[in-house]
Amino acid sequence: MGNTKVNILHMGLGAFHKAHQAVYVQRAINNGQKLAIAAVSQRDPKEAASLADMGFKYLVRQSDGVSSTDEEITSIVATYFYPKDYLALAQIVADEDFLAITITATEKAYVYSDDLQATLPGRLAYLLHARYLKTKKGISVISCDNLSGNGAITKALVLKSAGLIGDAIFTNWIDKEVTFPNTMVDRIVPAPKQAGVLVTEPFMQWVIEKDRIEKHLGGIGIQFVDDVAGYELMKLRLFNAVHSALAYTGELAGIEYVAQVIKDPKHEQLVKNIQEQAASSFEVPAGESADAYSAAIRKRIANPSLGHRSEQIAMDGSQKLPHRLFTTINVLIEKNLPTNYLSLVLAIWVDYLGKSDRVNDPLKEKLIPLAKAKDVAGLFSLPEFAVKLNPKAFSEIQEALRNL
Ligand code: CS2
Repeated sequence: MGNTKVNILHMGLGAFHKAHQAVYVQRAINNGQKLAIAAVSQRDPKEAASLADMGFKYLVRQSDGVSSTDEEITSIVATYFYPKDYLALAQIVADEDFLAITITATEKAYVYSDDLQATLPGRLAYLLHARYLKTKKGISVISCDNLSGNGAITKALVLKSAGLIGDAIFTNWIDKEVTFPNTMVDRIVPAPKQAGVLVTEPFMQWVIEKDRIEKHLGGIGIQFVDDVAGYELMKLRLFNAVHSALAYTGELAGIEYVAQVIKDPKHEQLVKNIQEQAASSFEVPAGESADAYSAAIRKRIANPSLGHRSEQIAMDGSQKLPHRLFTTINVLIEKNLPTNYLSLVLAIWVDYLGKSDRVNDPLKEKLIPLAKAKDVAGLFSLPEFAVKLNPKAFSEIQEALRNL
């Protein structure tokens, strides 16, 4: 471990964090900032142990399909497992000089429970309470998950969870002194195939709503902007939505990698149609073009060196698709604009749910029988979805499913 005291806590130690936020923090350190991350695994204690075994050092290999460059990353200086290490983590967050908690915990982590230690928002409330008891200095809590309005969603859930502690002044302190900037993160980081080496693309982007953390993470390529919404919607609707479409198409056709799926001209055309339709659902940020962005996404997905499995992206559809497609369809229906290609993606998902023997989804017990019965209305009316799909879309999905 270096000399710098831990001042950033990351919840969700996985490949994405190691090849994204940890790389930015590394660049800030190389630029003279005194920063050090403690990264927390909440799923598997082995994740925490394996980075420790490698001496908190690993390589990020950026490959564009032709050549590659390696970057050594040492910004993570300690790893923990939650819940086992919660006392040590509380101590870290309570430190006077502590700066920020960053999060990559996937869509399904954003839920509320009466048991404070059972969910991510409850754990955040617990850690913030430890800080509040020690110092009233505010910090930043930065969600980096693919949800639009991720900061606002996190704040609402943390405030609700903090209510369980039963101290209104503490809850008010969170509301006033802890910032929850919305963010957009982007980099394709497939599950690693070799210990200690993460293969990724050269591209990486992090857009954060203006926040006090800029003092420590400014000047290294992170965009600090007034409003992240346009960036979030552009990424979720023009990138993640087509990623999901390609993943289910690949799973149904037995094509292992999405880079291979998009090479088929008929799949590439479907991607273009989805992007064109989705682009009418939001306002592109100033200085960006939906066409240029969409083309760049198609090229990035087709990067042959990534080895990004269809199976990996197909996971957790019930958690991802509301943010990637349901809201887009709802907006387009309101505007009286066509939604057929987006409905087609949902039909492909239903087809996959009914046919695949490797569905990996927290709602699979409910989804699979409805998908097998081709009960579109029943499936899309499940109350568990984070966003309610406009029922006007049901008949179009049903028809697309019939015509597949
Ligand atoms: C992918 C994302 O697995 C998935 O659902 O769509 O992880 C995607 O690779 C990233 O959001 C890219 O920034």
